[in-house]
Amino acid sequence: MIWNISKECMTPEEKRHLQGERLRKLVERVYHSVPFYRQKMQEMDIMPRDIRTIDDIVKLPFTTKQDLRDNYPYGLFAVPLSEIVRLHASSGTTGKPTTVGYTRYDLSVWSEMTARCLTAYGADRNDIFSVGYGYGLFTGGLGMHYGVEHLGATVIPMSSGNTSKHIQLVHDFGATALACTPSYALYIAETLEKTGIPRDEFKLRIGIFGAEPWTENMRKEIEAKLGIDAYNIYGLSEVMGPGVSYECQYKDGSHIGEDHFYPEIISPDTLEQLPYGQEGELVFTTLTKEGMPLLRYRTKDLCALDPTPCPCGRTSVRMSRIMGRSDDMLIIRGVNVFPSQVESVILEMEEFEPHYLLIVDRVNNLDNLEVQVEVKDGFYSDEINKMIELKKKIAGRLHSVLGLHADIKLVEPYTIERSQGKAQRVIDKRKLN
Ligand code: DLL
Repeated sequence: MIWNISKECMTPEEKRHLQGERLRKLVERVYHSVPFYRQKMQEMDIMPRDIRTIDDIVKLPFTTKQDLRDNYPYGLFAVPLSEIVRLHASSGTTGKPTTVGYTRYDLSVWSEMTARCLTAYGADRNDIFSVGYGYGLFTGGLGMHYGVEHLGATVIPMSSGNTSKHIQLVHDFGATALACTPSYALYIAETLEKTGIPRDEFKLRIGIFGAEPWTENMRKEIEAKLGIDAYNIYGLSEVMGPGVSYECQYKDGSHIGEDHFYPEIISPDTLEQLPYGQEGELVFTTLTKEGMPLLRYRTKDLCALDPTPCPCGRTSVRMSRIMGRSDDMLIIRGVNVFPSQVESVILEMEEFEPHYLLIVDRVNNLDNLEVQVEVKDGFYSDEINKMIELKKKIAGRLHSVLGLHADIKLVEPYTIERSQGKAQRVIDKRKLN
């Protein structure tokens, strides 16, 4: 069992002490080994000795994705390349990729963190995990892989793609756990139904889903379709990869591995730290990382933190679900829209499949939102009136949630492209023009 009681159940005082100590050492380290941070701190007139407790973190500079790009590929590394044993990279949608480098110690922390997650989901060494996250530069596949091995359970390194083969092996090998993106889980469920193999021939019981935003309604849908208990896992390559936070059996927010990652919520506008409970941008400082430590990395992910004790016994701060990224938020006719809001509405209605696409365009100088959604087999009809009624029904619900009119395009099942990794749910044509 990788239930690290000494780190997951610290008292607030113990935690503050440990975090303060680790922050002091971290700042000392980056000041002397990363010219980028030394320069930033000098510009702000801060010396390592100014950082004494964890509260002093607010004195430190932020780091952004742009800083990573500007220092591509190795500029933010704090150790010589001879100490780096693994590189990952994110392609990003624009500009240069960003690199992350791990020392052997960093990899051991990562394995422990993912193993901690799996333990929180109720898994142990008797489980067999099918990992359907992509293996490669993406951190999902290898990150989960080593966590499973660290736990002592069995890993099937499936990667993404080849869904029929995946299902066959999950069946034949008696896999008990599936790790992939929630959108790929849906695709797997759909493909599994088509195989006609009775569900009770599968031994799956746990799902480990993350790498993209998903809603509570999506959780219910996946759990019902696959007959499993679905858990959230969160992470980002810049900070580590999967395993930065994870749900426990209470599924009421994700526990952050605070002995390694110090979380803050800031206002993306003023950059001020916000109190617990308030929603804002999540920021992480990697307290123990050797290869590429980051001070106050701005994730762009929007959520809130809850410090109250959890009945599971872990005392770590929990983060709410990510409702979106500040750069994924659509502004349509002045109204803020997150794809997750649309997802929630669609999944509450029995008439629709959980597959949708948002297309935003500018028509006659006005923003226009089209929502394409698949109608379930039994509800698709040739009778125009029925379809018009259905359109009105969903348009009305969306209007009350978004405060905005959306054009609805009802499409037949299986018309919207399925995802095997992170789903692309938005096409913003305004950006293409
Ligand atoms: O997605 C790492 C990961 C792999 C996490 C597998 C979980 C499972 P990146 O490709 O760097 O790393 O993307 C990180 O994905 O900033 C969030 O916007 C989003 N994200 C990750 N997990 C979740 C989640 C991996 N559980 C970015 N819920 C992050 C919502 C998530 N968004």
